[in-house]
Amino acid sequence: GEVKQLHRTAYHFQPPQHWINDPNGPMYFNGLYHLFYQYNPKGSVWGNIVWAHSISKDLINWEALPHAIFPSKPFDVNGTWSGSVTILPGNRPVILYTGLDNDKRQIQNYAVPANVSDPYLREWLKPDDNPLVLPGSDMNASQFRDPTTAWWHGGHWRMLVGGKRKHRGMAWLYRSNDFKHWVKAKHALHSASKTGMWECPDFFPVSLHGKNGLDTSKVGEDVKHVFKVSLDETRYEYYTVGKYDPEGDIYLPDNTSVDGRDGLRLDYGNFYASKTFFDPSKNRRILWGWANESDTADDDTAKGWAGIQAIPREVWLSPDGKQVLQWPVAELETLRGQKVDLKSIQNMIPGKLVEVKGITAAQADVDVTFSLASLDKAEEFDPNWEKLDAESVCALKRSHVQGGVGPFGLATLASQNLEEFTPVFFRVFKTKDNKHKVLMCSDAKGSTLRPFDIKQYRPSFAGYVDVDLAAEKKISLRSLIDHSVVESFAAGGKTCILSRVYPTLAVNDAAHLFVFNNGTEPVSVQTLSAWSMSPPKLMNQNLNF
Ligand code: DQQ
Repeated sequence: GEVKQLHRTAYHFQPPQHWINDPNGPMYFNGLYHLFYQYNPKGSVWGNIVWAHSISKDLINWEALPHAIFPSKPFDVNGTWSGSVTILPGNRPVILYTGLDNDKRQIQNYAVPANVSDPYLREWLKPDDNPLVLPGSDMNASQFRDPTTAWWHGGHWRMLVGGKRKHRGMAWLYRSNDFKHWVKAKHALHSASKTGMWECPDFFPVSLHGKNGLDTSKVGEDVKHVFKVSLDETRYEYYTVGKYDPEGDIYLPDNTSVDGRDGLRLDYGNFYASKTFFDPSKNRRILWGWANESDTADDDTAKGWAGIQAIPREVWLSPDGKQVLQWPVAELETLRGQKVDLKSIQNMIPGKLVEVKGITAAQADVDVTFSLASLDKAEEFDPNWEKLDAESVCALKRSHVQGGVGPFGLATLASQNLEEFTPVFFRVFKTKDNKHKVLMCSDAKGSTLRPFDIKQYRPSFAGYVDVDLAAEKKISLRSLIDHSVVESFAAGGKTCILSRVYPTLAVNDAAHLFVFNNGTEPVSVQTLSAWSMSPPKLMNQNLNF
């Protein structure tokens, strides 16, 4: 019914019904993109997990295919969990995935296309010589999963499997010369104390020069590597940038990035179990991530679905080499329809709101650049906040709290009189040593009039943006707004935040979009373009659901 569908997304990837989680085995193969994902064919909570399968020519319009992998063999009868694709020489794709066997041990299996000349690779076989890898007797067999795409160097394939030893997160390393016989390396590729189970590790090279993506096996002087994990205990991801030596299989994070809770995040919001792949057709690396619901399981049962995939993002190394940058794939722009431009709004004073009219504000893409004359009025950064994460600082300094430089930004999914809205905004602080800290927030606290239920999740998501605003005097923000998701990219993709929200008034045509300033320093909108977004074409949606 209509009410049920109120918060369904229009252009984010989601099947017609039921639960989804991690993106699995994304790849480009013979002209098509394949996305597999963890899916419950029987309901809108996690369980009965299969690998659902969809294909696309452009990462935007999708055709659903029959489930590729589902429990059927002794080596996966209790689960077909996350994994990756590697394309072997001779253009032969292989899936590595985690099966839960008869004893519920987590083991690593492989699957191959039943017919590699089927352009859609509809059917996948799980040969009887599975599993490929069993947990060692000294390893925790219920914490051993999510094999990565393998890479090739010096006569051996390597892959990682996530795990944990005591409370240490582990990226176990395995080697093979034939992709069949895998041997655990003496040393894990990487591990970190007090981080708990490492789910969905991802390890990939990035070029030191420019945006081009690299094949997963690329090594050399002109590349760095990115190592990402999903922390089961905190449900967030972090990554490090570092140097990988393929001879010794040693990965050393740079001293500008750290492991653990202070680590860099691909996204400071609701984004998990992410995975990249190399797209040789456009020489880019693409990142997919899962955005869980933040309402309750009862809400999900009532709506009949749960979970979306974030918009696929191109990912590359920032010119300073310290972090990655991310940007929605260019193909998303094919969905842009009606466009409005706000030309230069000068000097918005505190409390100023300007509505962006003429687009479908519940289903939009908006790109804005703010400029400021000076940072002199920036608020002091309380030294005690050094101990807090960005999210806690945002929770203390929400958008209604007037500041010096900022808060300024977008009020998305807003009801006409702002009873509900999800602000995405910046606030600039001055630290004791006269530096500036730029905080980006995506605050779900006031996003809905629904009474707060302890099982819901309405965080004031936030991250810092590594920009020299004193020199640049401007900052950009792009937000992809899609009914129950606001996915935002600051400063060209330096800091990204995805929020899930469930407005009651700000729905469909009753949703509004505003720009605002609530700081004493006047802020100008240099440029603002916003587009109504059309829904993509989805085929065969009911084939196997
Ligand atoms: N989801 C999968 C696991 C993975 C977790 C199970 C991460 O393989 O560790 O659905 O969300």
